[in-house]
Formats: sequence, C-alpha cells, structure tokens
Amino acid sequence: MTIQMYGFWRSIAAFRVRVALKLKGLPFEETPIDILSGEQFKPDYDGINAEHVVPTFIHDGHSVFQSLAIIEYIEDIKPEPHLIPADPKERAYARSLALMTIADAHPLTVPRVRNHLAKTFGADAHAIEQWGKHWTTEGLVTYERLLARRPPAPFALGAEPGLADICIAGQVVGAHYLKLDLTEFPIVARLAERCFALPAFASSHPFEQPGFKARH
Ligand SMILES: N[C@@H](CCC(=O)N[C@@H](CS)C(=O)NCC(=O)O)C(=O)O
Repeated sequence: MTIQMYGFWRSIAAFRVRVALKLKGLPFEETPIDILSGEQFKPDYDGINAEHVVPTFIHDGHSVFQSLAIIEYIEDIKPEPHLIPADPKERAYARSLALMTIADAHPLTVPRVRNHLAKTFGADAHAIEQWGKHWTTEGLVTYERLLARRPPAPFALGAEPGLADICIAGQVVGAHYLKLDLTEFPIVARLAERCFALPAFASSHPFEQPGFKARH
C-alpha cells in the first residue's frame, strides 16, 4: 500500500493525520503545500483538493480530505491499534471531543480567516494575534471543562491514545504557536504532556517538521 499526504508543517489538521498514521505504524510520504503563500489556491493543487486546504490523503491513488474523515478511513484500512472505540457511546464521545476542535475551535484560526480579517476589516498583525489567542484559549477552556467532568485515565478515553487525544493535542499545538501559558488548563496540559512523550506525537509536532526547521 502506498500512502501520500499533502500537508504543511504549520497545519494542525495535517498534524492530526500525521499522528494517526504514526500510531498505526503506516509509512507515508508528505508533500508540502505552502498554505501561507497561497499554494493551496494554485491550479495544480485545485486538481487534488477542491476545498483548497490541507491535508489531502492519497491511498493507492484514492483521495480523501478532511482530517476526521481521513483518520476514520485509516482506522478502516488498518484497525489495529484502535484509535476510535467500537462501543457506540464511547465512539460518539471520542468524535464529540474531536469535533470540538475540528469543527468549532480550530476553523476560527486558519489562514483564510486571518487573511479575511486583514483584507476586509483592516486587522493588523496584533489584532489578528489577539483573535487567535482568544479562540485558541476558548478551545482550551472548553477542553478543560470537558476533561474535568470525565478525567483522562490516563488518555481521554482510557488506557491508549486515540482520536480524541490527537485532536486535543492539536489544540495545544495552537497554544504553542501563540506561546499561551497552559497553567490555567492543568488537565489539558497533563494530557498533552502524556501525548507528546510518545514518539508518534512528538515527531509529528509542527516544530519538528523539515519545513519549520528550514525557516527557523
Ligand atoms: N476541517 C479541516 C480543516 C482543513 C483546514 O482548514 N486546513 C488548513 C490548515 S490547518 C488550511 O489548509 N488552510 C488553508 C487556508 O485557510 O487558506 C480538516 O480537519 O481537515
């Protein structure tokens, strides 16, 4: 089986897929699409992903987009180790935790939103940073509240890391970009620490990607 992913070092959605592939032990090649310079809108990439976002996942020539759909697809083609529980109630809880960032918190901070704030409303770099900090913090506050009601044991759904942990760790990556202090979110911070102690998470972190290292 061949797996190719179009991603970008800074993409939190690509981070989620990278971690899932590594937890599954599936080798893949990553092709960078520079979403900061607008490569996602170029005709070549339009042919690959009509939504003009990363990641795009290609498995034996079959293309899948949207990180949640990709992770569920990966779970289907390689069930072990499970990232999504089989029990319907647990499965729904894992997806709910995942969607809190995928559907609600993360979309507010992506480049197309930041660019629109600048172009249409004249927001400067400081205002855009404050916007990012506000919505990233809101996501962390929500995860802290959720995890306080069902404490990680030691991962969000139990003994092994899975979909929910991947997504919560992605929200924490957003906090790393903005240098947010996690002291006020101790349960989230402990869970993220546990995740990033694992090579699959640590080596997937944006700051560990060749594209980041080449720039800094
Ligand atoms: N919900 C999508 C998010 C996709 C997305 O917005 N990706 C960002 C990077 S994390 C992107 O490519 N943004 C391009 C832009 O905003 O122009 C997923 O989880 O895959």
